[in-house]
Amino acid sequence: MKLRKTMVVAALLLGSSLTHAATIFSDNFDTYVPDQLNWGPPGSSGWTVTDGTVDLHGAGGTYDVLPGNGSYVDLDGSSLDSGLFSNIVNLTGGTTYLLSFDLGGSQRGNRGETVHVSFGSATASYILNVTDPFSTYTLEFTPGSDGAYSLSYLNVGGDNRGAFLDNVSVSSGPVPASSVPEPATYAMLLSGLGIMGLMARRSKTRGA
Ligand SMILES: [Ca+2]
Ligand SMILES: [Ca+2]
Ligand SMILES: [Ca+2]
Repeated sequence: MKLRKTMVVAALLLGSSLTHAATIFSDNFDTYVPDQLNWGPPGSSGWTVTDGTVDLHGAGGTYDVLPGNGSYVDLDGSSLDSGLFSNIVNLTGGTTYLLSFDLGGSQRGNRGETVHVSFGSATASYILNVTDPFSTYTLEFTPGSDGAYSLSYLNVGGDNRGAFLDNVSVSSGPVPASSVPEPATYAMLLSGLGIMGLMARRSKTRGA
């Protein structure tokens, strides 16, 4: 009876670990105080800005142009030279990861923005109209080996009005349906556990 319960729990655990995504990194920028022109992110955040600048705007600040989103990043700072905004995550080889993030238009002037995004060796470019609200985008990457991989954002051009970035996260999975074990696999696992239980019982009998 106890063994059967253990087997059911094991099967449930196996199922949930394969089908549920796990978040390994996330930042909604809400812990940072807005109105920071040419923002220098704290070292603990992992974010770095190179080859230019970004700004931090948002709730409570002078330039809360996309209200209701706490703080968020203006990918073109205040130095007429948009910076490369990047972070680093440790990934496991052979696992598929999903980079998720929100991008919105600059809400200023009359020009659209282009943002180049990279995640490991995956890259994509996004074109945003001036008045576009925040929308969620995703980029998938499967590293070939364990290691530290970068994710980065670069707004094209430098006129101090950039696209806005918020809610960056990296999660493992979701696992494609084809790699979720078939019922037959569960049956094999259960019979394997059953054999183990039988062996344990046998050795106990032998011991006695
Ligand atoms: Ca935010
Ligand atoms: Ca700016
Ligand atoms: Ca611009």
